[in-house]
Amino acid sequence: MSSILFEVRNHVAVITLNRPEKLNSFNREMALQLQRVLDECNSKEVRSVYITGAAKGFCAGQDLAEVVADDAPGFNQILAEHYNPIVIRLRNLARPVIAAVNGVAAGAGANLALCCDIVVAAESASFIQAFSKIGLIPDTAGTYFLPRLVGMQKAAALMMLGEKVSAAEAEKMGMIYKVLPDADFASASFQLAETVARMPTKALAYIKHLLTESAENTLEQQLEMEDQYQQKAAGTKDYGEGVLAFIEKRSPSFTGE
Ligand code: LHQ
Repeated sequence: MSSILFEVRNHVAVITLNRPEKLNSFNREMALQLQRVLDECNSKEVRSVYITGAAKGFCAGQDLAEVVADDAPGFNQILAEHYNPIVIRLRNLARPVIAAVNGVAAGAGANLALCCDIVVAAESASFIQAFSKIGLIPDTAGTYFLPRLVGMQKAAALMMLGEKVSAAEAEKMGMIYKVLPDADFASASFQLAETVARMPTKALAYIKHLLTESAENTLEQQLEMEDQYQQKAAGTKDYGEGVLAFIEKRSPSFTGE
């Protein structure tokens, strides 16, 4: 059985982390496969990406059995070849990426979710910056995204204490977008991915890029970028359709062009 399941459904690329007996923790094979399928998400057919975990967990981070094995990859190799290329692919992908956190997300698994554009979690899901509990530091861009999401105080405490945070607490502190009921989590979270897949894909990609850049830009630089990207958005077919549909008092039919 493949450690990553991949299919495109209704223009949504569905990626399932699939090592359920190890809470979908990452080994080298799974990390490299995830990179391969993220590359496939650049296709025109794909208009949103949906990442979830098989069975009860989302992802328990690094498979710790792999790091203590005789032929264990070195730490530098794990970051440089496994996690960092995944983060870069997720951030550079010109598509909205939805993380549907169906269960526990720990270590690199938690930070993988936080790299995504919209994070929803089942009410029974939880987030753990588990690294400090084994004497490590948070990687997979956790030290970049978490303080930007929840502020320095919360980030420091969560990372130093390694405490479990419920989905409800994560929503309250702004770590994630929304908690959804357990009962129909898979269908409700997938509907969200379908909704964004029907939106003007290029405008959404520009929004993602602008938000990424805003982390480092001055106000003046950001205003300049908004000017530039608003012109790009106005040049898309979807903008034409959006305005026409409004004038004609009908629902727009966006194509992603
Ligand atoms: C696991 C794992 C796991 C293997 C559950 N590995 N089997 C980067 C640089 C280089 C090296 C190191 O790592 C990194 C990045 C990182 O991600 S470091 C952080 C690594 N992750 C963790 O420290 C989390 C470890 N897991 C846990 O603390 C718990 O499993 C959590 C809190 C996630 C879930 O607890 P439970 O719901 O009670 O489940 P469980 O512990 O019973 O796990 C179920 C099974 O999954 C169990 O196997 P078993 O054969 O006993 O049923 C676990 O051994 C296995 N599993 N996480 N990371």
